[in-house]
Amino acid sequence: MSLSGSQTIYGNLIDGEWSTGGELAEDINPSDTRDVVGRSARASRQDADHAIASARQAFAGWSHSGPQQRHDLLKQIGDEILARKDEIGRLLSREEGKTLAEGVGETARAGQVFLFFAQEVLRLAGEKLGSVRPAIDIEITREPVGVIGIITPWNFPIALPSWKIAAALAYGNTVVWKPADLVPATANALASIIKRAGCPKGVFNLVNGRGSVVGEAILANPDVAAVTFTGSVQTGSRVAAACVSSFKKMQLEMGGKNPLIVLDDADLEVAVECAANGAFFSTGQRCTASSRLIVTEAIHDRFVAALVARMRSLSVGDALDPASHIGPVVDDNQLRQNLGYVDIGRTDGAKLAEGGELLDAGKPGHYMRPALFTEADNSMRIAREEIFGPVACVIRARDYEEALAIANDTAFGLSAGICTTSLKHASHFRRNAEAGIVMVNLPTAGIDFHVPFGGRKGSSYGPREQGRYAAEFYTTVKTAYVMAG
Ligand code: UN1
Repeated sequence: MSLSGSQTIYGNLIDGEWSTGGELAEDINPSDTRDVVGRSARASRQDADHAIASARQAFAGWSHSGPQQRHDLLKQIGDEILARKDEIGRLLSREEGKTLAEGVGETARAGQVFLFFAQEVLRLAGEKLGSVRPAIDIEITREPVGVIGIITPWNFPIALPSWKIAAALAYGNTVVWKPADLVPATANALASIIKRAGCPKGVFNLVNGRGSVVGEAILANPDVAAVTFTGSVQTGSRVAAACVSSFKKMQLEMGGKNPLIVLDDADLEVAVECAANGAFFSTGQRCTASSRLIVTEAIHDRFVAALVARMRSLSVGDALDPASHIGPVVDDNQLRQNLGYVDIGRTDGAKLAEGGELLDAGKPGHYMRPALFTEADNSMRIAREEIFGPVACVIRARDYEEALAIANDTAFGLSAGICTTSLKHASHFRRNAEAGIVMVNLPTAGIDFHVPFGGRKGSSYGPREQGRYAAEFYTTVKTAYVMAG
């Protein structure tokens, strides 16, 4: 590990040019806070408006580019990401704190997303219908929307931006991307690849900086036609209000409080693996994380004992150490928030069965032991609010019906899982879980890149992301009537 990366400045890519002016923010490795990964140049409001103007100007050309050009660009980006997945994955893990396996895996997923949308470019089709009036043909086609503002979180620094950027470019839109402040090195790596692949100037812009400056500029600028956002519910509702007042199209992916039901007839080993993976891997920093483990009576004690044993076998440590199963928390704010929820859980009467304390990993980093509460009630704050850390609670249920009612009793609706060997209960759950994603005998987190992703209730707003369904957000429909002859 180099302790001298602090010389690197991650700039902004605006109108095809890199610039490194402005206030510099330190990019710190959460596994070892002595390690400064680099510095990012925070853009000003003027920089953001310049990027939007450039994207607006580039739209005319890009929206009329042919499928071959778009395919070739996306294919080249995907190929380079995949070829460099180990190197980029390592950088991602160093700056974000997910384990090396998770960082490399996420990078590979980003490459696959670009290759998927490279193919989708070639498949965009319309419809031709007859009119109810004679001698008129109707053609229904999808056209690009315009400049897309892309605002992304720190927890998936490359896969998540990729599934927005690749889709935007595939369908002929131009992009202004504001990544999270905590992950500028990964953003820089992705933007460099996009530029090197020959993306025309202005078609893709990277603007680092604060939400209150760059985010606000994107929301306020009338030349931004649509905004896709992933982040907190609180920021999401600000984004929504701004988009409504200026009639921007929007797509919001926000929090989760995802239930994993474990029924008496579950395979115990499968259930424990689903719970450990869903609740604690990626340090619990996934909107798809399982944070409510809803367990029926006869398996409850065996499940808790086996899960606690599994938690004790997990090694929490430096993200770059191949022996680590779980990396650090992303930063000190998030760590304090997680520990705050551990206190809240205790105060509200849940029993802390395992973990939940700071961990000394022998170096200055944001380490905590994953926490498991038992005897929790679904009305407690730890069962209602998204924590976004390695903190889960077990809630007892009498039977499947009560478990389902508890699972659906939440303001969120992203992912919902069940562990059971009963076809009847699995099928009933698939139909009745109030969530965008249902997992049967699988962790609530960990999704494929080629199928729709999104939720219900407070988790999501607007059309789905990913797969063919992405066209709904990134295109607008035109109905053309043509008089024949
Ligand atoms: C996953 O579970 O594989 O921010 C992806 C998040 C989600 C992505 C989850 N938007 O955690």
